[in-house]
Amino acid sequence: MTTMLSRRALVGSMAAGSGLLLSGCDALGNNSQFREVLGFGEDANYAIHRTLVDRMALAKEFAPNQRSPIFRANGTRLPVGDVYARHIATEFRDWTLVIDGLVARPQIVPINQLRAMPARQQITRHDCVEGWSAIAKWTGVPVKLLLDGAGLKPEARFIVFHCADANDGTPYYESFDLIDAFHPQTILAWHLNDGPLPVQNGAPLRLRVERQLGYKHAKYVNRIEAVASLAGIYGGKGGFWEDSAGYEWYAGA
Ligand SMILES: Nc1nc2c(c(=O)[nH]1)N[C@H]1C(S)=C(S)[C@@H](COP(=O)(O)O)O[C@H]1N2
Ligand SMILES: [Mo]
Repeated sequence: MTTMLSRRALVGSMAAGSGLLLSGCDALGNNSQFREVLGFGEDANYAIHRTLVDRMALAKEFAPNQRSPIFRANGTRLPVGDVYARHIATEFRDWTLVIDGLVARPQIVPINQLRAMPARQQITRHDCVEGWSAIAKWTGVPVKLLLDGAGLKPEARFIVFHCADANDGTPYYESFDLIDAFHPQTILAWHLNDGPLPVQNGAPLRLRVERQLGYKHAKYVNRIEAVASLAGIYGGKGGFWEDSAGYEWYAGA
């Protein structure tokens, strides 16, 4: 390791090294090499602890009557192609979520099985960089449960969400470090305002990652991949807009 470590790699290794338990920070902070890399010296425990606490904080949640009258759609409103058209025709009965990459137990999970898992509901505000916001209620399975079920390998640093739509032939995707992937409000949602997720909003499965901006909330998700590096994934910058327009990879609040 060198002091050239990027913030992205650093946060990735913090999450993995600590097992996301704050108590794990002590062990990490006591590692002299890690302390040297950070340049924090004796303050390392405190600095790492504070960063993790900040990153795990919840996004604001709202009351049901604060919801926006409509939740508009942006980006892809209808994925192109026969495969997705067939899924619409069969009401997404045969949709599956692949969980693979650096996991101990790769799996293909049918949508019905996801819907039967413990779900989280949250009323949050979505902020699009194009200048609009809307408040809505989302219901879905915490991504943490899926990753725990598949068992991340120790080399895993990032989680990539692959989508069923493409822009000019380039598939949409997004990625996160383990802190955001395991965040309690990071869910794969199938309900919007208590009804089935509409096609324009990412049916049948879309990500909510409430501490980040709109473009990070991948719609039409059909695969979750655990990787050690983002370098080999499409343009290598960690997401569709990151690759194509230089958007920030970390779009956190
Ligand atoms: N697969 C996919 N996910 C996507 C997009 C997209 O075009 N394709 N657009 C992003 C952008 S810029 C925003 S603001 C939100 C919009 O979500 P909505 O259509 O439910 O409003 O989805 C994000 N996720
Ligand atoms: Mo957006």
